[in-house]
Amino acid sequence: MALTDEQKLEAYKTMMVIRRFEEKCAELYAAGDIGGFLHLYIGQEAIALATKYALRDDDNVITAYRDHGLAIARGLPVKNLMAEMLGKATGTSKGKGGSMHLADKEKRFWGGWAIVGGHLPLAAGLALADTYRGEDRVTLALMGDGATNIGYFHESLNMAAVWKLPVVWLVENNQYGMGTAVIRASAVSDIAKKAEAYGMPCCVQVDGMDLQALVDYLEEAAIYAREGKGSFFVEALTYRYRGHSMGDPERYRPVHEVEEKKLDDPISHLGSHLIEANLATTDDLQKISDEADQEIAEAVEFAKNSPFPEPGELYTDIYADSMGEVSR
Ligand SMILES: Cc1ncc(C[n+]2csc(CCOP(=O)(O)OP(=O)(O)O)c2C)c(N)n1
Ligand SMILES: [Mg+2]
Repeated sequence: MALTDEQKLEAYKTMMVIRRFEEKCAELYAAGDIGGFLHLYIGQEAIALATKYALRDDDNVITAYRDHGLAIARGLPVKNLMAEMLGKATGTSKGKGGSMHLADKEKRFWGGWAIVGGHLPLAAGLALADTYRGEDRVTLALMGDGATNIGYFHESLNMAAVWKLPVVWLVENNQYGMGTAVIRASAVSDIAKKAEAYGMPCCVQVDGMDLQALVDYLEEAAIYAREGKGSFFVEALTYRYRGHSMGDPERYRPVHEVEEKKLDDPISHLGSHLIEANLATTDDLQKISDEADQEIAEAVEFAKNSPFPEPGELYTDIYADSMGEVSR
């Protein structure tokens, strides 16, 4: 599907909101307002946006801990996301999840998981549940390159292939798992080849900085899964411009590598395209950036003015019954 002019502008705006959200989170973390771990998505924004255009709103999405950008792209309200970062009761997980556990049941955004690969069997389970119920939903499971070396990955892909589950497995290959380069950690550095072991069709090394290319491949994958043919595997080549998490001294990669990769910035790419196609002027893009700053400033104010959860909240939202209702 070729994105319409309106969608391109909308995507640019949302990518800018994600970027500004992440930059502000880095500031708030340094100031001690955000605790725990904080993994920024800067550089990977095009992937989050591609999920918006290639999937239906009622499809399932599940991911790892680098989840802020995806949550914004899936339409979770920015002010509640910021409140979650600050551990406030108005947060998307009532302030009890934090950066790595953003979730929204209504939007079928199932998180935000801290254990590498731990969410992949859950993705298979979500798809199995839909198959049982006769729903034509697709489950999109995003993961990092490092997760493809974990046992859960292989078990989940195997089950998904055996049961022809409607899952799109999407690897965000940002070249590193913490401080270890893919070529040092993975027996095959063409990660998509791992799908061959499970007889799964795949899109090999899609340009993860190119929104339109991502939409095209993800859409193909989603159609395949929705038609009941089974799972599809996509590897998107991307890069994170910041460290693995806050406080990473980044000794494992040279500064010039990061600077070179920044020339491939997905937001700049889309901005240049908008200007070349006469869809926006540089002034328009500046205005979009200012509006994003404003939206984030309002979200921070909302978050800071919100209360922390009551101590009794420690005992709620712990168990779920068989219908998925959460109770004490
Ligand atoms: C099972 C498990 N082992 C180790 C860790 C520690 N850990 C956290 S993130 C990470 C690297 C994962 O890299 P990747 O899957 O490429 O995701 P990225 O951070 O690049 O998005 C590791 C080893 C963990 N959280 N869970
Ligand atoms: Mg990685």
